[in-house]
Amino acid sequence: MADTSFLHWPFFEDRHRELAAALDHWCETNLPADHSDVDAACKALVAKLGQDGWLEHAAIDPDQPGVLDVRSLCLIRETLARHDGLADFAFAMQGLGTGAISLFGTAEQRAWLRKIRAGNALSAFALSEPKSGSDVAAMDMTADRDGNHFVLNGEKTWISNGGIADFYCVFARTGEAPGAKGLSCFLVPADTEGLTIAERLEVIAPHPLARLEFDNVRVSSDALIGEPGQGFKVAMSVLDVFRSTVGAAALGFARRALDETLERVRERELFGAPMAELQMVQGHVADMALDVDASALLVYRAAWTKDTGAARVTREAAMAKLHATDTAQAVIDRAVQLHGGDGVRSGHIVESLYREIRALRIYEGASDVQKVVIARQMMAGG
Ligand code: COS
Repeated sequence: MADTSFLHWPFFEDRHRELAAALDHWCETNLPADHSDVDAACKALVAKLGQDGWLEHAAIDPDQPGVLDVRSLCLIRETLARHDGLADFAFAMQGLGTGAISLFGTAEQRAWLRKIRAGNALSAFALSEPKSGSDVAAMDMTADRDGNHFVLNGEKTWISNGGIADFYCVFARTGEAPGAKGLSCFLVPADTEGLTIAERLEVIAPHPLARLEFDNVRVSSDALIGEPGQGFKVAMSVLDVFRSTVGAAALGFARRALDETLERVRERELFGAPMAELQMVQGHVADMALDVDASALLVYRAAWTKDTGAARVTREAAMAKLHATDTAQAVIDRAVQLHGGDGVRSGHIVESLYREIRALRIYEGASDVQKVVIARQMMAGG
């Protein structure tokens, strides 16, 4: 049983404690999913998460537009990740893929959120390109105005849910000004003419991922999410919300690694006694527990700060993501070490955590970028 004492921290309200307990129970019954066909697994997970009401936390209610509750998003990601990385992925993409609509969408665009929350549609966030990942402002993809339309040309890559999404929130250069001030965001349905899946991408922890090509993709100006030229700020505002949740997923993976390790060292004998009695093992366990608690404090500090009305949580979210993902990697590595051969055996939970965690230190802003973000915020006095 995972440690739940953190739920009594002052960051949470009773509704959060109830949510965490109910979801943990749901996970015990429904997870892990069968991962043999990741496309089918993700679609089934989204349908089930929608049917059972969990996706209502991933996007705002279009009928009563409010704000996303970041503590709920983080608790859900942490809990799902502790049980099944693919379930966390399926949930997370419903949020990241619609974050721009939840924050900046028109009433017409928000209508999509009904399907997203019910688990009847899948979404994706299309920002990265072959030549611009960390440097968003260097993107090449263009969206040229043609009367009441825009025509999109270029490529997007590393797009999670690419190939199974029903629509993409796509960032492109509209040229109001150079660099970051000349980008805009568009809602592009997957079946729009000229949009193709150029390549499916295989990674160490498999999930739906693709490179997309846009060849004269024509969308109406109603597809603009936010103001023209404000696309960079739209992207960064979405990331300010979802970066904390990446930290939460990492925290879920780390907590699972710690739980598996505690079980192992209590049961496994070494040199005539349980491993848990060896001080060198105790040193590992102490470091793992410390990393887990420090990450939880940073993740829920960022979430609470946003939920209680801060206009920007750029520094808090970057710290949460950086610390939680980097230390989860270290926690899981220790778990592998203490599991010996089992730790690297295909199919063992600790082996899968070792693969699952790695990408979180890269996507939604690599660890190195988070350091740049934190340092800039500190130097700007924020
Ligand atoms: N919220 C709102 N506005 C923001 C913002 C945020 N979090 N971050 C920056 N901005 C604003 C800035 O205030 C600035 O506007 P003003 O000139 O009006 O003040 C503008 O956006 C440009 O910001 P900046 O000069 O910092 O942009 P840079 O091009 O230097 O980029 C980094 C900064 C590297 C931090 C950014 O490109 C980044 O986060 N990269 C990682 C991207 C990423 O996460 N990719 C993964 C894709 S999703 S899997």
